[in-house]
Amino acid sequence: MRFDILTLFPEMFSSPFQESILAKAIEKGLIEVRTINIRDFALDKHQVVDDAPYGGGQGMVMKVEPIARAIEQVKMENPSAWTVYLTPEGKPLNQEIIKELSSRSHLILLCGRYEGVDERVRQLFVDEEISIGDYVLTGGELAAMVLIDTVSRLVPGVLGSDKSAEEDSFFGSLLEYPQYTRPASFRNHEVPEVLLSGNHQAISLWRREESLRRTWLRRPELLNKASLSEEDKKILEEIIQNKS
Ligand code: 4HQ
Repeated sequence: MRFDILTLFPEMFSSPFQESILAKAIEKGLIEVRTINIRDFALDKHQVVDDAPYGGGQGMVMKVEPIARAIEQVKMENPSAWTVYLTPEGKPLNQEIIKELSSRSHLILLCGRYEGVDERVRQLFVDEEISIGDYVLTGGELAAMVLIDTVSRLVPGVLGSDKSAEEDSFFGSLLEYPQYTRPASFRNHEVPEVLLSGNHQAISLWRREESLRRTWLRRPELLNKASLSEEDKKILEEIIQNKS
């Protein structure tokens, strides 16, 4: 899978993909991440990429021509590349959207700065607008990194086993159960006994119950779209009655 990042600050992307899982995925050729400096596509001699907004007001707006030329260059190599603009006005990113994006072979990620891009960029060149949350970043770069990270881990072979990604396919529906590792006792706080029992059926049941409990306590709205078995529903009723 290929990512082309259009940005005014390509250096921001030098470290995040040089560590751990994503670095290995790049090494293996499973994903390819390129940055394109929008400024290189400005036509004037001072390489101006922004201008004051028509109608007045504060801040600057990113000009349409350099962005248009940058996107057109990528599209020349691959007309089917899919262009995403990161913006708080976009669809809220969630695991379902991430899954859909991971089925594409080539994403162009447009990172805005200042007050954002000229509206005609969105009309003419953007296929999809995505928000990583209801807060304001200084630019779309961190949002693009979140998108690349979350999409890449769904690309076959990127996660060690394939299993880790499948296990949190629960995600979007239920929160994860608590995890423990050695030591079994730390400052009088013990690991739950069932996890040391070797009884795999009991462990699975305990984990399912803890997932349901956490979801009910912290993110009850997730239970609406979760697919719950009859046993899940019984466990949940008990949790709700005991309110813990
Ligand atoms: N910005 N999700 C403003 C975001 C953002 C978000 C990116 C700041 C676009 C113009 N992007 N620029 N939240 O806050 O994606």
